[in-house]
Amino acid sequence: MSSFIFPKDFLWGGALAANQAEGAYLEDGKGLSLVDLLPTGEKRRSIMKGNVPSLTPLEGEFYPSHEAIDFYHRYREDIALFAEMGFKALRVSIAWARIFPTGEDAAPNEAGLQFYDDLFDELLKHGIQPVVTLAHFDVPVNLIAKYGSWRSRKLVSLFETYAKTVFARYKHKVKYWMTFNEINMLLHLPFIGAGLVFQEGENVKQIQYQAAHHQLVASALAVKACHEIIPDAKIGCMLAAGSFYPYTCNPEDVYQGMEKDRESYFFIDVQSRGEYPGYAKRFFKDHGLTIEMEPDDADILKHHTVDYIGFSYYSSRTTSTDPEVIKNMTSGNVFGSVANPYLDKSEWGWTIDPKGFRITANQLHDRYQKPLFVVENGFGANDEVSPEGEVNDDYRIDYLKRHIAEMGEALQDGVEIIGYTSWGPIDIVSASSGEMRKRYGYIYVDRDNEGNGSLNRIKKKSFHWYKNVIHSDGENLGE
Ligand code: BGP
Repeated sequence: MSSFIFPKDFLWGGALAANQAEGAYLEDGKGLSLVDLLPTGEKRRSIMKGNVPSLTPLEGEFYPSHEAIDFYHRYREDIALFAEMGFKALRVSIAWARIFPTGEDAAPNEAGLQFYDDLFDELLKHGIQPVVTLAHFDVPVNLIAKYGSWRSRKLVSLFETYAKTVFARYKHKVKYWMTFNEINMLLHLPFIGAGLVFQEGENVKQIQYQAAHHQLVASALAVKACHEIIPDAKIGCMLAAGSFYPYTCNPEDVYQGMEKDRESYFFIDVQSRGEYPGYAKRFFKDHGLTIEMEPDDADILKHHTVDYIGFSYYSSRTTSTDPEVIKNMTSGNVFGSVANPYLDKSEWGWTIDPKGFRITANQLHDRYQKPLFVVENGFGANDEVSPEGEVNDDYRIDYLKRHIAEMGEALQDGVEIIGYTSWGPIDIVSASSGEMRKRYGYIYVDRDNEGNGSLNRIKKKSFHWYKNVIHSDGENLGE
């Protein structure tokens, strides 16, 4: 499959988030982060939506982020394995509460800063570029308790201080940055996306879009600071992408597909084009929403747009206005979708659509005319270790190779893509379900949903496959 050769400087690698990998949730002075309040099990979803029973962990619940896969202590061993696969880049996030444990401390926590210094040094030692997300589902819990998180304007300056601190500290080590992971998550799972907790009877939309405005301004201020402090760095936004298909050619379905795409594009339109689009203003008017803005906000947004568009792609989505059709829904990254009768699904109901990857990349290119960076893509599956200690994850190889082939097609369509960091190159905690058994890795981690296991690492079949892909500059994807 594929004889396309990717550019020599293409950034092949993998992507992680602090809260899903590091563990050590209170070590070396770290404060509590929002994900530390997300247990496994049925309560998780409702908490992610903003029904948060308590801002301290509860007795009797299991919180998978507290230990995760112990990347905090084992990153050297893990990075050596990434280097063996030939990684050119590793996307990680900084835990805000490691640097500012309460989010508003007078001085940063030196032990936290030192951890990331060591992590970045280790990557650079192996010739791996760190690609760093400032906020990957991450707000210090103190800021949620005290200010209501991103509903408050206060977060803008606190985030700016945090961003400036890490830019200054790592300016010689990190040249690729991203502001908010999957910023459109805020509309669907507002607690995980923005630390929003709702009380009975509140106007959820009003709070969400006000919080979105604060994140958008904070993102633009981070872009500004990054350009000033590290002039040779690139800083991007990050969208949970996956275009909507209308279920039929009925114009009502087509229009709804466009509207649903715009719900997500809204964020990137502001971050990349620098202003609120007309359709958003109309939406606010139609829904009686008033967004409080400060006099300089429009200027800040206009002048500090992102350098590249980072995005995750797991699947396309489908939408319909027909009440019968929408009875048949399926789940997916961030939000559900009408089941697409032409496509298969993963065990978790996520649609598998490699061609949709090419479509989405082309649409993002057409809309923004900026380099794209694929910072997440992958296949969550429940792997089994054979009695011989092997993991034969052919299904993952199949998913990835079909997606990489379509990415090659997109490049040949003229879409500029600077890199591909597949999600979870080593098994980590699932963001949506909190499970360990939803695995994405090339490297298996011996740990189960309840936190049992040796944490030992095992190379899967896909490890050797991905190594070959990188080694051949994407030419050799296998049969
Ligand atoms: C995205 C997130 C990641 C990640 C991934 C896979 O939404 O940015 O943090 O986890 O999806 O999702 P999951 O872990 O739920 O399978």
